[in-house]
Amino acid sequence: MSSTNENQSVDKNVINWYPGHMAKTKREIKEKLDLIDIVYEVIDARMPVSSRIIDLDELIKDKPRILIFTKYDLCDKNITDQYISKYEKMYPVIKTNLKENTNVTKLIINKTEELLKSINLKREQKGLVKRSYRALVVGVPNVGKSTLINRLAGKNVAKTANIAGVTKNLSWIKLNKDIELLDTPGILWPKISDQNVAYNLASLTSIREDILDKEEIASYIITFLYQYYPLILKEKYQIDKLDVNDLGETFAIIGRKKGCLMKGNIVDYEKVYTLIINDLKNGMIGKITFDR
Ligand SMILES: Nc1nc2c(ncn2[C@@H]2O[C@H](COP(=O)(O)OP(=O)(O)OP(=O)(O)O)[C@@H](O)[C@H]2O)c(=O)[nH]1
Ligand SMILES: [Mg+2]
Repeated sequence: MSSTNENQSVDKNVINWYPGHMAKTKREIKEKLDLIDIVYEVIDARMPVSSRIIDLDELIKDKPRILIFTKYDLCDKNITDQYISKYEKMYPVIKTNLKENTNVTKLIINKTEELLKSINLKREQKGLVKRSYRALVVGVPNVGKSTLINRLAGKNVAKTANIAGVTKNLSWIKLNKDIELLDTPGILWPKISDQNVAYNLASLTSIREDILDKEEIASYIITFLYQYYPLILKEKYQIDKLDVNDLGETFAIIGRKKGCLMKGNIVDYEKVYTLIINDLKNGMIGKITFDR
């Protein structure tokens, strides 16, 4: 194992992935809940289970909800669609690739208006003017909440990047005269008791990278690929067999093939781990879904 402090590895029940601002975000969401008409729960299509906030029901009570699956372009549709079919029995679901200009804006706005039209009907009956709807955008870090908001707004109003923890504060964004959005920082929960969930979140960059043990994450990714996507492993890294109990040789092969070497042609393992993590993060590994 590498030199990372063991308290910081994902398989310990230590809460390094739960920094102070997440507790604060939850508190602030609770405070603003009365203002919220609808919740857009943003989910990474590659982790249809692991990227759902475990205590969201408790947080948002019975507010109407739309599930928005981002990064659909990067997922294994065969697997993700099975989850989506289940979720569709409970909530409206919209799946999207936010990198492309699809009709997601229209779908979301139409669905929102359909779910909330009674609000303005009631106001009309009371002789009140129409008011705009207010939507809360929530999800774990790095799922694409701010990208979604930019897509809905039709311009870059929220900062985005492929690392966890970009959005730091709650902020209201006026979409049009009918809808206002509340962007929020990504939240997790204090204890991730299911190890696979923790590793999935870590592998797909929803847990801040600097607190993780890279060797552990790279090992998880390679072992996962070997189990579920052996063809991808072979095509991407020319690995078709590995010893799951000792990945040293596998990392060495990848390091030599990909040129992750130090002086004297010695494999630089840290570079190998980073390469694997970045390949996945940058969508270079292919279409995969981590939950089973
Ligand atoms: N390929 C692909 N990338 C996406 C999609 N949606 C978002 N991304 C990328 O995912 C990364 C994270 O997006 P953000 O919008 O910053 O995520 P966030 O949920 O606001 O993250 P935090 O504010 O850190 O919680 C960015 O690099 C986006 O370009 C998608 O549908 N497909
Ligand atoms: Mg954000």
